[in-house]
Amino acid sequence: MANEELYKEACEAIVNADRAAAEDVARRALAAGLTPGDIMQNGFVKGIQEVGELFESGEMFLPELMMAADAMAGATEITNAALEVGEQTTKGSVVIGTVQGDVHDIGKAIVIAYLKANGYEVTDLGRDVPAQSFIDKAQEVGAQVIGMSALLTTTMEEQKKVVKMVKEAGLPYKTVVGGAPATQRWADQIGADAYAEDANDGVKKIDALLAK
Ligand code: B12
Repeated sequence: MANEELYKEACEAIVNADRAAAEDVARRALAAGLTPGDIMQNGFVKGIQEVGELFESGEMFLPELMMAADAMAGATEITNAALEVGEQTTKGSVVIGTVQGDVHDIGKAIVIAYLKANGYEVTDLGRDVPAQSFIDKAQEVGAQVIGMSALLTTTMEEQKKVVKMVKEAGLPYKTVVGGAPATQRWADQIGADAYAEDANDGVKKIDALLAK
């Protein structure tokens, strides 16, 4: 089957909120030789973006949105499991979480899988994480980087809070922000060390920060 058809099927499985179909197309895409990143970016992510637009325009409601998210989670589990295990020596330690008040964690799961596949040790704080917990955990595990995901315009303020706490206490952690409402401009405004637009970019930005 042509790649384009698999992308289309993957997108449709999410829009139709069909977890079984999403898992099935994820497996078939990998078996056909597509990389996990390829089918995720060109298929599933397109689907969940379309779902977001349908929700925003009032053509889709919360229960369907939740089912689409569940289908996305199923696909993500399969593609993440197929990512190759990273280098044996660790490149660094990253503490990551979705900020307080926010339960969106699909993107974060992808970022974690990419970081691990690229040789990072990752501590996942989960979602709805209070600002202080990012700092406490980074101190506990001796992390170099704190990564924060926020998907709501209201919760992105929490990213600002964590960056401020790190700076005011003079802590050595590099801070990286991501999630749909975050931008490079936002990162500059709050004084974060980096903004990443997707998981791949996240790895590149963290590589660059630690190379400095
Ligand atoms: C799925 C989804 C949900 C699911 C989440 C399930 C889950 N377990 O995550 C559910 C149904 C629970 C949900 C709930 C809500 N949602 Co919602 N949701 C979405 C949706 C459709 C997709 C998000 C997603 O998974 N995207 C796919 C992933 C792969 O992309 P991503 O998260 O952006 O992550 C990538 C990059 O951003 C980056 N990245 C992300 N984080 C980080 C962090 C670091 C460190 C790095 C390096 C990179 C990085 O890398 C990732 C991988 O490439 C978005 C629409 C959208 N446009 O985003 C709305 C959206 C975010 N939701 C929205 C809303 C309003 C809500 C609710 C308030 C709805 C309600 N009335 O209750 C609640 C809020 C709950 C809460 N308190 O958090 C709005 C937000 C509007 C706003 N401006 O604030 C959106 C934009 C929809 C819309 N267009 O209206 N939602």
